[in-house]
Amino acid sequence: MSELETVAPTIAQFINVGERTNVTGSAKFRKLITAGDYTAALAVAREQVENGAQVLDVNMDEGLLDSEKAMVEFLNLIASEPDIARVPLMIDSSKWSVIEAGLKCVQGKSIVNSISMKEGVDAFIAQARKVHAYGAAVVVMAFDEKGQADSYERKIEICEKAYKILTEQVGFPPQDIIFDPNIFAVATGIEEHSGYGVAFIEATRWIRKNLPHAHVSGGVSNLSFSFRGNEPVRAAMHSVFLYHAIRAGMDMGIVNAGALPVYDDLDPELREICEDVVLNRRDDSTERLLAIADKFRGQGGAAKKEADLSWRELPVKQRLSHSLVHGITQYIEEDTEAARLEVARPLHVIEGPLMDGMNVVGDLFGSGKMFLPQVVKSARVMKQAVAYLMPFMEKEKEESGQVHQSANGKVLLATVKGDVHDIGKNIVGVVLQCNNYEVIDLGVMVSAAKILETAKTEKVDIIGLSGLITPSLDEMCHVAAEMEREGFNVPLLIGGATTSRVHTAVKINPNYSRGQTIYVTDASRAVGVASSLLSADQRVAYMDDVRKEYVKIADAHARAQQDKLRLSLSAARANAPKYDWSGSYVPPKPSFIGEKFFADYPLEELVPYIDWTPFFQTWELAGRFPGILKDDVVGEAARNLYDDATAMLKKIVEEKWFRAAAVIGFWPANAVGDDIQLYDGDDRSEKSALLHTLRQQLAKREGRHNTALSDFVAPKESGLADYVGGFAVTAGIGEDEIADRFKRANDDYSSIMVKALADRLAEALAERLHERVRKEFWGFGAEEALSAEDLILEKYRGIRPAPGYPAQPDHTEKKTLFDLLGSEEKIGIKLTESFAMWPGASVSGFYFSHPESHYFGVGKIERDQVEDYAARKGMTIEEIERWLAPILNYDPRHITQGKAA
Ligand code: B12
Repeated sequence: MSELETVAPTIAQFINVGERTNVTGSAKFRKLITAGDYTAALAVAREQVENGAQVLDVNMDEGLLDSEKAMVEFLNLIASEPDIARVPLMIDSSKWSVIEAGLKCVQGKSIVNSISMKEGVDAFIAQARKVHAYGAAVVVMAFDEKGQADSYERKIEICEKAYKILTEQVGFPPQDIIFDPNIFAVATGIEEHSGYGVAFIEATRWIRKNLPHAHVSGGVSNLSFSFRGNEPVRAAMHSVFLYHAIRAGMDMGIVNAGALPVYDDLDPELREICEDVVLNRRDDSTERLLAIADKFRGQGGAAKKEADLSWRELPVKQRLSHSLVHGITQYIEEDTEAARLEVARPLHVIEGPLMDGMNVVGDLFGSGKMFLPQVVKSARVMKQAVAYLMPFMEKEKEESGQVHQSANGKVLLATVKGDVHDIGKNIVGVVLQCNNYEVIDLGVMVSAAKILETAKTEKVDIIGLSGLITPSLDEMCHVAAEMEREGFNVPLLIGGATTSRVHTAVKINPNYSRGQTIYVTDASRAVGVASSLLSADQRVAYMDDVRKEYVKIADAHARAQQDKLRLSLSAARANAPKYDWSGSYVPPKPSFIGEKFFADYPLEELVPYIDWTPFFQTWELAGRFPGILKDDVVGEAARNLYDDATAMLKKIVEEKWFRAAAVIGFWPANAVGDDIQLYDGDDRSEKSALLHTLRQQLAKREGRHNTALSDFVAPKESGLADYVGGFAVTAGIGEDEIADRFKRANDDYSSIMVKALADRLAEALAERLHERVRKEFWGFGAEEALSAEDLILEKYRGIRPAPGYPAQPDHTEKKTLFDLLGSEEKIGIKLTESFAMWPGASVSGFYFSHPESHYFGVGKIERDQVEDYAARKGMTIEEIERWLAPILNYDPRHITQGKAA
């Protein structure tokens, strides 16, 4: 948790805990768990993550449940879903046995919720020791034998005592302590309650100042309990409370972020009265809030803003600041020129009004009042202003021979060899530039040698690596080892969709002991990390904290591995799902065998198939589409972004900015064990290719099976004629040229936008073709009539798993697929050495038609399966271990060492 403490918390860094996976707090979740519907319960967890939860609180404390078993089953399910497993889990229970059962099965850092001195100091110490042994962080309630702390004095007294015990007697790392000093209801009509808000806020301030590195959390909804039924007033109270509590140091909490209005947007009257209540500023504040509360019932609580051009009358400095904050490029050259005429040197415009304006943007972003798309738009304004000044500066340089260096530091960014994705990296680059870092972006597919050579010649302060697919993780380990070998000591930042803190701590960090490797979750955090690393005061302490934390994570990971034995491969096979292959089910026959190409797929046909939710995620706006457009917090930013996106999409389609192409194929197939044999013709005499699938080895509950994709295909011995399909699609032919054109025009916003839209179109093409396959080309879904939303919810028969996705984590299977489809020769999609596809906006996968076929996660596998799989694929165990490194349930290094010993 060390990332938290280096920066003064702001809303952007505030960690939001999702609490819908708590049976005591959510009736819906309780019903699902008691009914044993874990698939739907998992969907609740996924929705939380999609809606922006950064930690998931899981609680199974329900009298009718075997809570331990439920906790283990649910956490294991989460572990096999990479989308969900990437957020830390908060194991919440009043029973230690449940917490311990949970701790045994989580990977990476978790948080125990909670312990306290309610039953005395000895019990507290005993529990803390156990939590510490698992390497978890802990929530400590301000609660002792006398009861829950309500006053400022009691809160700080208990927290201080707990802190001393934890750090001095138990040896608990202070950065892993999260205090919950109790948020109680205010405005209840009872006088003693009026000070509860201030008591929490001031206790928070005291804790952050006096108990180094500890965090502060709380459940915010308690505060407004007396206004139940009036959501706008409750939300306004929460917004005001958080505004002050976060500034005092609260850096974590259970908040319904989707329903939180921005402090500045609140109706001024409501804001002031809520502030009186929360800060206990007037004796009559509760009455005043009651008096106006009804006026806001059913409204958003926000004041209306009119757009006008009166800002054009302001002095030039403020006009520049306005343009930057609002992302307006229209007047930027005119205003930059006006500013230039007012100062002695063109550089002074940058260092003066432009940087001042960007600092305003940085502050607003940091405090949660601006969102990523708006910041990227501001960067576009800044870049265009700088570009305008460039010729003047060049001229001055020629005349005077001066060179100027004013950046906060130099950061080299690269997507590693074999990987083609750069949206995330580009966003990080823009955000760093906005904060006055000089960024050297080497692009995609960059070899370790090139990264290190450039780092040396450019004397960079930080190297940042990005990657989207799992093979890139291995390449990152390689870059780190090369940095060690070549004597580097600059910090190494790691980011991108498949990277994680655990992988960084366990696999990358040990390769680079001369410098420090640091995992960074997203662009917003990159600036805080970079500034801590380059700050003379903070650098040493920060790196020390990260180093200690990574040692703990690595230890916890090693311990967790020992506890998680899976089924043997033969036991897993014995528990495979048994479908009826006796002949009553007849596998459907596709309308053709072989491949079919679509060289130029009409883009307009794809637009209705776009799933917009991931598009907003790309821009760090959490929430489901279309609800996100009406969201109280991010709604306005989301609407503006959506308007820009649909306007660009219209042009992409009308002006054919890039080309979409696809190939699909169907082949006779039968399962042979966990493999799928494909044949050349329907007489099945000539074998053409062998597909390999992996089987789940997690121990399952009674009635649940250990699935492999081959289970969905009729086994050879059944004598049934079954088929498997495959596809490769791209919507990105020409995308890079257009994105580069925008970049050269200093328009990163449009450059990122065009790539994000190409990705959406690629997914839409995969979705559209799958529909046509079901209805037309394979035909088993001819009667299907589903809306676009139902398609996104996958309410159809059959699946299209992609190599790399949880049901088939082996990217190397793409080679067989591509050979079968002729993707490279026919439609120009190439595979890199890490099996990424080029162009980036591409998707490939297999089609299965069986009515019971479904998506699942293979999860972690044991060495027996790796040996078997290597033999089936004709590869060495080491090769397979390298490609499947993220899903191994053991550490191959230990096995090799064990053998050697
Ligand atoms: C959208 C998406 C796509 C898009 C492309 C995404 C893109 N251009 O980046 C499309 C539809 C094309 C796609 C295709 C594929 N995808 Co995909 N995709 C996703 C998805 C849903 C979101 C990724 C995304 O765009 N996030 C938004 C961006 C902005 O985030 P980001 O890249 O992570 O970057 C942020 C941070 O990570 C950080 N960061 C990033 N880099 C750096 C660097 C530094 C130095 C720092 C400090 C920070 C930092 O800051 C960024 C901004 O906040 C993820 C699932 C998920 N929820 O992550 C799967 C996912 C990444 N895809 C996956 C896979 C497997 C694939 C395919 C291989 C599937 C296939 N067989 O077709 C292909 C590969 C495409 C190819 N060309 O090779 C897997 C990867 C896991 C794995 N086993 O390898 C994932 C995790 C899905 C899953 N659950 O399994 N995908």
